[in-house]
Amino acid sequence: MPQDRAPVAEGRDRPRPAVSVRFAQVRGWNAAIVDFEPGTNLYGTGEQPGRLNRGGICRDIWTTDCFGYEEHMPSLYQAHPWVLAVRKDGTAFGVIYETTHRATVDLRDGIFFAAKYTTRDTQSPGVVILEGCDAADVLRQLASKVGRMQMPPRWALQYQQCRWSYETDARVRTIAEGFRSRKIPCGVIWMDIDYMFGFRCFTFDTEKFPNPRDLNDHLHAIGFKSVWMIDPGLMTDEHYPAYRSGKHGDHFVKNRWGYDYVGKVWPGPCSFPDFTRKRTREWWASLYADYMATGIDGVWNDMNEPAIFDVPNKQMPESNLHEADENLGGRGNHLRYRNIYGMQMVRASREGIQKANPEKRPFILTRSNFLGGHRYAATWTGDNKSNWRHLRWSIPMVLNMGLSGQPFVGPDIGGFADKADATLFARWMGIGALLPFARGHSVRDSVDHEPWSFGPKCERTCRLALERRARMLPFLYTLFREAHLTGLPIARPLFFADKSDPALRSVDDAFLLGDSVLARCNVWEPGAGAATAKLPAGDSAWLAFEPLEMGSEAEKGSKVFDDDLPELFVRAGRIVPLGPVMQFDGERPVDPLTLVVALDESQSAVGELYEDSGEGYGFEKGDFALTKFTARSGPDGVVVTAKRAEGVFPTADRKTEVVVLRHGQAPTRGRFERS
Ligand code: NBV
Repeated sequence: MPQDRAPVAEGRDRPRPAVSVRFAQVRGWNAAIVDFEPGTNLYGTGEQPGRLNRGGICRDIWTTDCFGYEEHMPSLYQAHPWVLAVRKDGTAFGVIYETTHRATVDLRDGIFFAAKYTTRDTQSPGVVILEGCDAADVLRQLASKVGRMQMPPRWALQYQQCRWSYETDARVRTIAEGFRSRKIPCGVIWMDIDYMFGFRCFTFDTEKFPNPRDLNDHLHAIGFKSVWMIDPGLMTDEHYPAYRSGKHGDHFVKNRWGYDYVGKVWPGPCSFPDFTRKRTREWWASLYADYMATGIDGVWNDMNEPAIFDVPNKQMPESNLHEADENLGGRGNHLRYRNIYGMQMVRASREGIQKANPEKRPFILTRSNFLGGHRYAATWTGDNKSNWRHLRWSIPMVLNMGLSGQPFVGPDIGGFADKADATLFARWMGIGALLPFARGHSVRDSVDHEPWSFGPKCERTCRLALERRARMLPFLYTLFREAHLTGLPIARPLFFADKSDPALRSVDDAFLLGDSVLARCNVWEPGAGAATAKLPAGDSAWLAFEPLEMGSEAEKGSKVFDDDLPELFVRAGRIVPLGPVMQFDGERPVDPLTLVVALDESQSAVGELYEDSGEGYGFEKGDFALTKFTARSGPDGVVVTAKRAEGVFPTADRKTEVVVLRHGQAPTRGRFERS
């Protein structure tokens, strides 16, 4: 039965959509076919393995636990019914398929969406087209439609170390000390599932982690934050308080006959909170009060597709029932609500963490999510593998998540499943240290995957990679603020820098950070190739730079170039702010501040720096500093002037040094003036 529903085209004063949408029923599924001009490149679609250009894929939109995923597997952990289309001329449009139901996105011959509904529920999902003058414009519109990332605490931008699991309190301390004694920057350590008592969420194993408060205090004292895991499944055990209160309040997902659904996960039989309603989210949020009081800084929500053991596709039946609030759509089956289960879980977790620590900004990492879920949590690209293919995918996967509205994302550095080797690990650390979410993680029973686990050469590369990140933190934090305000990704594909060059549309071994830094990466195994990505608008538009060789910091030791690290470039006409190398954020003040200036043809450059206390909400009331920099070259050399553009956060008493880059020449010094 074809449906006669016009797509909603949004964006005032935008070019008229040369896009049309047809609705149909195909093999019992509701379908929407989007017609547009040939030669258009397709991106977005959320979390999918494979290359940057998503044209030619056919994938399920259905949150799925997918350990060690490969391209032939139909879907991954997240659901993003969203495609970003960039036309030959650089104008772009986005397509939101307005459904939470199980769906398919087929980009083999245009854009085809189809959603599975039960016979009683045949309403065809709507389609929203967002027209824009370019991809960035469309992403800004997407953010104003589905929401923006909240400002994360600054500590969450640091390199973070994880493992399934650092099994005991003593092991966690040893790992943390290992970073400090080797002088490898790291600011966060993660507790995977084994810290719990019999895998019961919100409990601690009293033998392995006898005093979590004391452990957190110790970690804080040596400059680490801690993130601990919470899963959705609660063990069906009357003696377990979280389960008992959930049962008492009738908070669990029901089977088709109206009884609590029970599925097996880590602890054995479990019940699953029905996060689709407010009262259950409030109950779940309340569980965080005592838990966070142990000094936990951040929370990791895993397994929230939700994943269930020993059943087909690790999924609960589609016929299970959710008592969703009316504003979400009311009572409905799992077919309808599965895709947003993880998002509603992190929504509830965020509420609880926020309530437990109202002065702090929550940090949550989620495995499952839905379009718009970046409002609640950061994410990672799931259980990847320690091999070169997965290393290569980690760049386009992060980029496409950014093109789907989620800016705070990164891969498990080094690969989760299987074993890395020294070169793979070093290359991965080099790249991962530049991506928005930078965390090393590895599976139980694999070889150790810490930066020092693969010998001295790899350890040195890792140290340099993480010192780079530490120096770039002020720059990255400025980009996070931009993402928070506008919805623009932090890591962007190269075509953002030149929409007229078709060759840039598929580059996925290089990426931009904001619009001023470019990272060109070697993602090929030794002997197979080298970093070759073409630079947007030609080589003269970009100046090579090594953050570790900029300014007085560089004089502290020889930071010889390491060809396992990505090459970095600054765009001509831009100024990039760097801080000193610190072992962790806040180790000491950002002093000196180093401004790296890449002059353009008119011998000028501009840049900006966002600063605040890194925590809390003072920034919402003006307690931040947005400083704009302008560089000009004159008879006395290059002078950078700084102007406070917004905010009242104090930044004055520090040294600011200026480093000027010129093609083919060693960096020189410039002067700094405050206007
Ligand atoms: O909690 C253990 C793991 C975790 O380390 C990983 O990052 C998650 O993606 N978790 C999945 C459950 C087991 C996976 C086989």
